[in-house]
Amino acid sequence: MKKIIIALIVSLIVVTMGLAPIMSYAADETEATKLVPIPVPVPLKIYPSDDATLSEVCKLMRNGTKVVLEVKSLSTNDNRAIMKFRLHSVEPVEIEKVEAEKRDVILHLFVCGATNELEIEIRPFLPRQSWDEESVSWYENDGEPWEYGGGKVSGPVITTFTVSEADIGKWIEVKLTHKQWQKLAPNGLLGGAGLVLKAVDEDCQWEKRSAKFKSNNTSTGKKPYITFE
Ligand SMILES: [Ca+2]
Ligand SMILES: [Ca+2]
Repeated sequence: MKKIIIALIVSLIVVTMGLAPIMSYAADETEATKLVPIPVPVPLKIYPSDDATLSEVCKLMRNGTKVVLEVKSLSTNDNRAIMKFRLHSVEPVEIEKVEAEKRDVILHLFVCGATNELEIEIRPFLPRQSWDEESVSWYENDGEPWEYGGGKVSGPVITTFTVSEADIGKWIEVKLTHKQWQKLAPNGLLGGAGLVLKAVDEDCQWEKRSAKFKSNNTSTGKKPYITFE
């Protein structure tokens, strides 16, 4: 009996010693969490308030509520995609908003179609009129012809990127450095006019070159968005 009691005491000591480091570690962890809370950054992920495809061949067609955006190069049948981000309307991130103006922007696009390799350029889309996705077309906005006609873009090329068939079903990221995307201000990205994605070489004569992206109207969680780094 004595032996059994001694054995029990010994095993109790061994178990307690074994657990001791774990317990104190756990206590330290709790303590550390209490004393130095780890800040959780507010993700600044902004979806386009408006986006649409402008169709050269159907100049009056309003495509802004379709689930797909298309950039295409084909003779008289080019397509351009326009998007607008209302950065200043994002309320829950007041501090990050200010910070965002000093950071690079990453445009995230989900590729849902591609025919032949297409090089795409991003430019500011700065028509004098304001526009919204429900009433915009290649030729006009809300019944008013574009001042320049044809959704024409005159701003500088911000950056270019290439989409090919290998990108179908994947997210692609296009980085606009702080310097580049500031060219869109004050009436561009920040002011809400927007940007346009168009083929570098429009009017392709021999073969269709096209890239399709999910739009802000998709319900699949694959909407385009921008983030900041
Ligand atoms: Ca849209
Ligand atoms: Ca054309």
